[in-house]
Amino acid sequence: MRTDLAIKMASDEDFETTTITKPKTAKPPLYKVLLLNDDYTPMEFVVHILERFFGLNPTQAEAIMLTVHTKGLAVVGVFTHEIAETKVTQVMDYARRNQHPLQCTMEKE
Ligand code: TYC
Repeated sequence: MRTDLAIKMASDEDFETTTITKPKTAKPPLYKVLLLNDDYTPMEFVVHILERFFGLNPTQAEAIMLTVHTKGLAVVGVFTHEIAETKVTQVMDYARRNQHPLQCTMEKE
């Protein structure tokens, strides 16, 4: 018969701690694309731009165009740097080719 059994108190080394962290999903910096008002570009042309390059429906495009017209500028979309840059270039080129002074810029959100 055994008589040598002993009970040992648990010490710190007997426990492992696990810190659970949320997996990191990379969040790219975002950029607002802004359309600026001017006195010469026709309203229908701006509406067309908003439909063609920003995928807005006619109602949304009209509303944003009027916001730019009355407030001086409006955010027309928020994109990654590369996409924002592409939109700005597309709008500026298209306006220039049609001889309108429309201005489109981007800024970090
Ligand atoms: N202000 C212009 C006009 O009265 C219309 C306009 C709207 C121009 C939006 C540019 O980004 C703009 N014809």
